[in-house]
Amino acid sequence: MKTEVLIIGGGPSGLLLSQLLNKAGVATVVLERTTRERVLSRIRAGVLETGTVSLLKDAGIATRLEKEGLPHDGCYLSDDELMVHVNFYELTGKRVMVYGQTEVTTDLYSAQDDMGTTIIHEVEDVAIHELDQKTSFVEYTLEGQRKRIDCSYVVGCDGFHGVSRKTIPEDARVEFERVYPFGWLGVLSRTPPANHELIYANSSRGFALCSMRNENLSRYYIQVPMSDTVEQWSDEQFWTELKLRLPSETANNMVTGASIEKSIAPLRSFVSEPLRWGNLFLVGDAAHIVPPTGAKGLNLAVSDVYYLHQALIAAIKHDVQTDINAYSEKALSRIWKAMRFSWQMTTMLHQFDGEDSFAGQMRKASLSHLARSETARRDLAENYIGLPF
Ligand code: RFL
Ligand code: PHB
Repeated sequence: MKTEVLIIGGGPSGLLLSQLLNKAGVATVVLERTTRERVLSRIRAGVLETGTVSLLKDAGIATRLEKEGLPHDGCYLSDDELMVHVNFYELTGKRVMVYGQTEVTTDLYSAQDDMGTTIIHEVEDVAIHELDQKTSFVEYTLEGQRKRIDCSYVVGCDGFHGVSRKTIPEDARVEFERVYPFGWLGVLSRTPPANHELIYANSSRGFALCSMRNENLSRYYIQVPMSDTVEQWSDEQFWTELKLRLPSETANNMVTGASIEKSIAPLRSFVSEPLRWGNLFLVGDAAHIVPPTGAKGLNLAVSDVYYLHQALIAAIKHDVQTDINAYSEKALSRIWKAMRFSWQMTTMLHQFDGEDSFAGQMRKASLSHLARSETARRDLAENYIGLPF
């Protein structure tokens, strides 16, 4: 088999890139390790930046998003009883959209079906070859048989644990990493959200987040030690701990119910440079991870796709190499800024094991500064709604 662009990974990055390339008449094949059902069962991000929404519209997959997505003008940050409102719309003229990653991926799969693109599921042992030649090839195993696809470009959209990044020789890449000493315990429940906008809460008991998917589906998180397991947290224990971390008015009015999903995610900041090695390009979690505190993971993957789809179209359709040569540098410049914002939000809102008493005072001072300074709120808003592509 032969194609122009071979995409490894059928998550949001891989599918969106495939969608945009096929729309422009560039042929792709997507190789995905698991089933479609499994990809769609992962509950992850919930907030889309303005630029992400625009690109999804350009890709022709925003009909349901425009109908069912919840536009949010702002969010709250709390510190025990203090509630600080950051009004994105007043401060920047822009809003974010609350619409789950699962829904984005569902819409992408259905658009890909309509276009009749090739997505091969349950592939094993993907191996990438001859990245320094004019034509590269990718091998994989499907139902016990080894297969081969020749291509001009390979794009690694296979997430943090994928094979693409590791194909780049160790001495040709530099990794930057910070692993945080805690995780997020997340619960999804069929209950009305605790608040009309998201609440990011700092408290003497640690971080909590109140988010949502729709008017009767809520998503909550609390900071927990990475040594905790999901089994250790009954629903009742979760609700009790969550309420203790929220301002009392919110906690008292909150509707709780049975959890329909419960999981613990680790928090890490990670960047691997460069994003290009010969004919291979890295996109999304394959190249970088942010802690979810700034809601940047999925949005960063989308901005990588934005830069790369234009660059690949220029190279393939018009034989112009300038943009693919600039991809790594251009994408990394935006990635590092989102890294900084996610790290700053994480530091401002989480308790670190063994920290000194000074650290807690710094968090309190940051939040009280936000409460009184419009400049500080504008800076947060500008980053939260998303830096321009
Ligand atoms: P994904 O979504 O990880 O998709 C990668 C796809 O590649 C497949 N794959 C392979 N396919 C073929 N061969 C291989 N060798 C392969 N190895 C892997 C995988 O099966 C998968 O389908 O990466 P992508 O597309 O770059 O998208 C990035 C986003 O998913 C990610 O940034 C966010 O979900 C991050 N993230 C969150 N971001 C937020 O903004 N808010 C959140 O609340 C939030 N929660 C999360 C998260 C990421 C998590 N991870 C990675 C474990 C919670 C979790 C648990
Ligand atoms: C979510 O709704 O899952 C969510 C929202 C905002 C974040 C992280 C996760 O910063």
